[in-house]
Amino acid sequence: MNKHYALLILIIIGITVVTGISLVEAQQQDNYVKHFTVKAFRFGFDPERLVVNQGDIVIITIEAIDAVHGFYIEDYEIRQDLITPGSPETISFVADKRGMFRIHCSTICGSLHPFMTAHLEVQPNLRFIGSILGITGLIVSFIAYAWMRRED
Ligand SMILES: [Cu+2]
Repeated sequence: MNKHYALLILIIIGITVVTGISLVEAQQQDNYVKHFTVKAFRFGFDPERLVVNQGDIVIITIEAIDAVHGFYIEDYEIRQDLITPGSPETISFVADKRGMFRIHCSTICGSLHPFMTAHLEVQPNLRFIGSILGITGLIVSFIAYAWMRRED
């Protein structure tokens, strides 16, 4: 058996396993369920950027601080109108679409209402990519090993 091939295979396995595990670990600190509390005020949201991973269950509690506001996530078509101060509203959904989505107030609340915006950022699912990498590495290594055995 060619020692160089054996070494190459070991390196492929090593890199793939380490990459797969670290990607999964990087994300396991996060839960599948992401809960945010967002304050709506004239004229903005706090926080104004919500970051989740694709596949997460997203729960958002919206509190209107100073007036009646609304909450609308474009493309996801998630909408909660008429949120009054003192009565927070909670919405939930699965973040199944990846990308940046504009959020805006859906209840006219004053002169700068059109500028009352925020963003939902849905990042790729690293857990999924990590497992695919790991499985691909194992298959490639197995094929390479079988091929080396045949050459002996
Ligand atoms: Cu508003």
